[in-house]
Amino acid sequence: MKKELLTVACLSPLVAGMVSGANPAKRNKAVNRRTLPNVVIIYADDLGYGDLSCYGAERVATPNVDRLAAEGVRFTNTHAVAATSTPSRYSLLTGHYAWRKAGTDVAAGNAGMIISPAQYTMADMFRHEGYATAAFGKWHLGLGDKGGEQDWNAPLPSGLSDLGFDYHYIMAATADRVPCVFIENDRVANYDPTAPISVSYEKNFEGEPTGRENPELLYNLKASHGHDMAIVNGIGRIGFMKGGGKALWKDEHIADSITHHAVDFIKKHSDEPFFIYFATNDVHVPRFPHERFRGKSPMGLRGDAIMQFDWSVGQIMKTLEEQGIADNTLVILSSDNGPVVDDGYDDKAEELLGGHRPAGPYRGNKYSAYEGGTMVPAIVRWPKRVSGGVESDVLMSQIDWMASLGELIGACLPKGSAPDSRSCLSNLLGETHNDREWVLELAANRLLSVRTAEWKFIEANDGPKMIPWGPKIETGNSKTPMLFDMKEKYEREDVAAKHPDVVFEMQTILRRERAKNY
Ligand code: NG6
Ligand code: CA
Repeated sequence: MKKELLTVACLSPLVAGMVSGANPAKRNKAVNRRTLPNVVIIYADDLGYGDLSCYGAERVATPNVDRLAAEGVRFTNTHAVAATSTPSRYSLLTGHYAWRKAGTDVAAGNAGMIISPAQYTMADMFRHEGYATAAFGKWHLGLGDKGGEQDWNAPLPSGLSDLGFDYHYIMAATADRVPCVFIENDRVANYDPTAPISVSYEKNFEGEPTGRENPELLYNLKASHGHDMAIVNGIGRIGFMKGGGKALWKDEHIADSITHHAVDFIKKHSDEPFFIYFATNDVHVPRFPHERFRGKSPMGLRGDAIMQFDWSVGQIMKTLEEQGIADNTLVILSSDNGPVVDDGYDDKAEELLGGHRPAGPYRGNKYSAYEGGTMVPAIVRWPKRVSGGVESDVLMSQIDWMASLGELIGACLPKGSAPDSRSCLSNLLGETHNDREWVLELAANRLLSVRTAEWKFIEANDGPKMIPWGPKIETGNSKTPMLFDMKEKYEREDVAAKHPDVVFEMQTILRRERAKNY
């Protein structure tokens, strides 16, 4: 796919003494192979700030993640761009705020590509610097050129290979959305010609049972709200689907499957720089971890899914070590949005919390404009350059990771690409502590909030106080703008009336950002 390279903005590499020459275009690829770090982004789904033992969780053990934190930098004030998946991922991979673009809300499994092939993505950036690039796991950013019209029985006419990924093994959307099959390099993996695949988000296919009409077939998990359309593996989903046969995933094998594919990729590419976007299905619903994790936490399936996530992290790290490349691999671990307890399946997550606080000390969860919506764990490990055991409360947003990683590898970005991303590389490496002037947070209802080191501002909105469709989560909606002093982590007292000057300042930030037209 053609990407127009207009004027090129070259970011100077900050890998001091590690890259040859100032001009990345002329850099000797052979030198790169030995010196540039591999970059692995481990992106959990719906994992909350309080869900890891290194962030204070006591009812679940995450030794592999804890080790990453002990050997790297553990951030305590990092925000996903949005409180749901699609806009967060869109922003992370493009450096462009999702709220600037229509059609970036939680995507259906048959959505067309949300990132346009003409956009310059994080994967393009790595590929152009000589990296092998790959994506694994949850995609949720649309596939194919037209929404709703994909032919899942043939190669998709456009997909991740048009967005800079050399290889991909992904789920089209979420585990609770059809199609319930993996896509490997634009084709359904393990395609079963005896069971052609049809997908619709509008109507069911004749003769196919649904969760609503045939609840007796939900032998693995029952829904608590929604999730009553297609039934796959004894679990109700969003959307209708027919066929799939042997290609249909078994939820209990998803973590194994994507982890093994990532491990294979690392082994095949250990002698050249690679970029991996490893986006786990854990701990999104339906939570249905492998039997070997069942009952390992006292919190039921949600806790067990956290332990399965930790296992995946351990497998990636073990492979890097076995290949002798762990020291020069920059691993970033984070989550796409805050946590949710009951997100539509009767998995007893609520009943078994036992005092566990998925969002840690923060108010609100996934979907919410309160901090719990976007406040996420973030850990960076890169032994060759980053000192271990560092804790940083620098204010950071994932929107800046594209420019930061670009600076790291001395990438040239086409003019106009990643327009909202600003490099904060030295913060990311734990070397400096320069709070971002402000961070924008996007809630599920498209409400924007502004966070500074000191304040949190939530714009006015007349929507309901609670998420209306099932999860017991406060939205942060208020008919008047709200301001909170972030010395107190939990947004308890609205002090907007006491600080009209600060409110005005925050509104000005939003007005100016919204006026930008790119
Ligand atoms: C909601 C789903 C929820 C989850 C969410 C997206 C229902 C009732 N709820 O619509 O289960 O899939 O969308 O989550 O269908 S996200 O993390 O991918 O944004
Ligand atoms: Ca998510």
